[in-house]
Amino acid sequence: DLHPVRRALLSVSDKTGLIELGQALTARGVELLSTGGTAKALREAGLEVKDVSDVTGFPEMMDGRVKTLHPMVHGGLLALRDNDAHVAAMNEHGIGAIDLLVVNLYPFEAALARGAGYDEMIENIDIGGPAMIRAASKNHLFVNVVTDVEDYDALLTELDANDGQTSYAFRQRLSQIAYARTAAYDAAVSTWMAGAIGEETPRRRAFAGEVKQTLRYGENSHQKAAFYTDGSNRPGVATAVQLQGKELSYNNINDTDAAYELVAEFDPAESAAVAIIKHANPCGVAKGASLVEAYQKAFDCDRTSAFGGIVALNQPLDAATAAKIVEIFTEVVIAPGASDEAKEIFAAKKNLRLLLTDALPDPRAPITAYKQVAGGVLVQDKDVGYVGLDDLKVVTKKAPTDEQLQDLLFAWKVAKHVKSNAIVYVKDNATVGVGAGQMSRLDSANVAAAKAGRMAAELGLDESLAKGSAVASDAFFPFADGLLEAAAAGGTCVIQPGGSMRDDEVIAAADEAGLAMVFTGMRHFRH
Ligand code: 93A
Repeated sequence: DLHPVRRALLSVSDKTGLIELGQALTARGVELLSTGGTAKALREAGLEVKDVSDVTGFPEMMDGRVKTLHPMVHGGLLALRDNDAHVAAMNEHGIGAIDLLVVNLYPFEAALARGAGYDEMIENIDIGGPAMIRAASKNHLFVNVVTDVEDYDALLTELDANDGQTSYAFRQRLSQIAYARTAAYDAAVSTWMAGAIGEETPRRRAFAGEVKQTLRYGENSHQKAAFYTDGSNRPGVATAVQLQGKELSYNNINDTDAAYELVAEFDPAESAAVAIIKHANPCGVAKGASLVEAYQKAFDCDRTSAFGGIVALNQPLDAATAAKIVEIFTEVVIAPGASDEAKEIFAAKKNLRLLLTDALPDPRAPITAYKQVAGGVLVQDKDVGYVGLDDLKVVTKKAPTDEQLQDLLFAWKVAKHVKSNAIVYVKDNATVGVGAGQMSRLDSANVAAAKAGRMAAELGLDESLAKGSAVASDAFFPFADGLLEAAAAGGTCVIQPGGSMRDDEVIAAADEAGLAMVFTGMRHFRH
C-alpha cells in the first residue's frame, strides 16, 4: 500500500512554511506545480515550479475564480492508477498524475472575523480549493492531501520513513482531516449567510468549528475531548487570551463560560459585578460600588463552595480585587482586561489561570445552541430573553419597594444562569442563597435556604442571610409550598414567571404571608 510521491500541486493562501515545504519536496525529487501567488513565492525562493496555467493551457481568469478547475488538474487527482481505462484516458489526454495536493483555502473565517462586507465575503469563498481537496481525498488510495500547515512535518516524516512513499493508512488519515476541513469551511459560509440574510430560525444549520485546543481529557479522564472555536470571533472563553497558569481543562472551560456569560448580564457602566461558579452553577454573584466589594459580597454568599471556583468580572481586574482573590485557591479568573499591578499580583500564583478578553460576551447576541441526544441533536436559539422593570406585573396586594425591585431583577438575572429548578435569594444586590438543579422547586428552595442559614452561622450572624431577601424562581411555582418555604426562609418579595394553573392559590398564599410578588411572563429553564 506504499505509493511514491513524484508530483505535487501546491496552492495555498496561508504561505506559512511553504518555502520550507517546497525545498524539502524538491530535495526529495518531487516535481512542483502551483497557482499564481504560490508559484511566485516558491520561485522567489529559488525553487523550480511549473505554473498550473501551463498545465491546463488556460490562464487564471475571472479574478482567479477559475484557476484549477480543469480536467488536467482533476483528472490528475482522481485517476485510479491501477485502472486500465483511467490510465488510458490519462495517456490519451496527456494528464499527469498528481500524488500530493497541498491546499489551504481562501481565508473566509479571517474575513468574517474582521467583519468584512457581503461582497468581500463572497469573494473569499474558495471553490477550486475545496474541489481539489475533495477530489484528492476521494482518491486517497493513491493521493495525499494536506490541508493544514501543522501537517507539513508529518508528511515529510512519513516520506522519509518510507523512502519517498506514503502508506495507505497515512493517506486515509489525511483524507479524513481534509473532509473535516471542507465541511467546517462550508458550515462557516452557511452560518455567515444565515446571519447576513437575517435567517434567525435555527433550521438547516451546519456546525462550523476549528480545533482550538486538544484537551487532555473530557469531563472525566476516560473521555477524549477537544475545544473548537466557531469562527465568529465573539468575545468569550473561546477567544480569551490566557496570561498564566496551566492549560484549561474541559470542565474549566465549561465553568468559565458559565461565569463570564452570567457576569456579562450586568452592565459594567452601571456597576461592578462578580460571579463565582462551581460545577457550572453560581455559588455567589454580586454587584458592588467597587470590583473588590462585589467580589467580597459574592464570596460571602457561599465561602465553602467558592474554594477552587471560577471567578468572572464585568470590569477589568484591578489590584485590590486581585489581592483579595489570591487569598483563597481559585482555578480561573476571567475579565475584560487587567491592570499591570493586578497582573503582577497574580504572577506570584503560578497555577492560577488568568484569561483576558477585549470585551464582555454579548448576552443578547442571537446564537444557536446545540444539545446532543441519542441519535440526534436538538437545536434552539440561545436563551437571550430579557426582562426589565416595565415587563413586571405586580400580582399581590403589596407592591415591592424600589429597592426590592432592584434585588428582584438582580435575582432574576442570576436565576437565568442557574440549572433548573432554580431558586435564588438576593439581598442588597448580592446572592445570599442559591438552590440549583433539584428535581422539585420545593427542594431547590430548601437547598438555598439551608445554604443561607449555614453561611450566616459561619459569619457569626444570628439570623439567616436570607432574612429580608428577594426570591427568584426560574419557572412558575406549581403549588404554594415552594413559595411558602421561601417566605419561611426570610424572603419578603418574589419574582417568577407566573402562568401556573394554580396561580390564584399561589397569589393568595403570597398575600397571606405578606409577600410582594411580580410576574415576568417569561421563564428561564436551563437544563
Ligand atoms: O477562486 S477559486 O475558487 N478558483 C480556483 O480555481 C482555485 N484554485 C485554487 N480559488 C482557487 N484556489 C485557491 O487559491 C486555493 O485554495 C488557495 O487558497 C489559493 C491560492 O492562490 P495563489 O496561489 O494565487 O496564492
